Amino acid sequence: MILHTADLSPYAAKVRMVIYAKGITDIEFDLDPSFRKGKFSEVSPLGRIPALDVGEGDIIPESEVICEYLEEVYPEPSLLGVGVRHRAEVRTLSRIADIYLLNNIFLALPQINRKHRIDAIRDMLMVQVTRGMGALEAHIWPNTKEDDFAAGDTMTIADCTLVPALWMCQNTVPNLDVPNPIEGNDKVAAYWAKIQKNAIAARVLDEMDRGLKARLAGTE
Ligand SMILES: N[C@@H](CCC(=O)N[C@@H](CS)C(=O)NCC(=O)O)C(=O)O
Repeated sequence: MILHTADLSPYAAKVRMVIYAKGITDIEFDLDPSFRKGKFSEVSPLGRIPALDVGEGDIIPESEVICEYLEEVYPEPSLLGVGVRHRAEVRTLSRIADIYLLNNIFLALPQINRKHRIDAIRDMLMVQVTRGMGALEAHIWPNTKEDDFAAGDTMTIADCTLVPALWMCQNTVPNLDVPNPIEGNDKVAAYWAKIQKNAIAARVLDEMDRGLKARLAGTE
């Protein structure tokens, strides 16, 4: 299998974190930057990364779908949670990160350019990010131990979505001249401080830092 990916993409980072957490070693990474040139739709009709080639150009798009596919193909260790209620909570956390944080941040990114910024668009999207962060603060589990994760004491798909999403909150949102939305959300802030020390999370965060450096240097 081949994963079409890029260091900086938070959606691709989520899939890589699942791969690392599961210890999967037989997926090759393709870092071809053609998705940024609008040519990736020749590989995947959605034209977006991540995309998983499961053989001879048979493509699975969408990070959430790829993660569920990997969960079924490589069931151990499970990243879904234990029992139906816990699994629902894990999926809720993952969807908050994906839909209410990442999607709105992505739509706001063109507003980073102050010269072309439309404040009303930036503000509308940031209201949604703030609402999403408030919901995350309510749903994320309390963090009282060193080894706590977003939904208990083992890593789940919630962590794999949240880690890249919170990196985006910290590293891109302030460029819109609004505060980092993590600030003031104490449970999320405590989680974020702790999870960055986890080796699997740190690996993905290093890749995202490397991707940002390359983007800023124009060497991608
Ligand atoms: N909902 C998709 C979002 C994927 C996405 O937007 N990827 C970005 C990179 S982070 C992309 O490929 N953008 C290229 C484009 O929009 O043409 C997922 O979860 O995989």
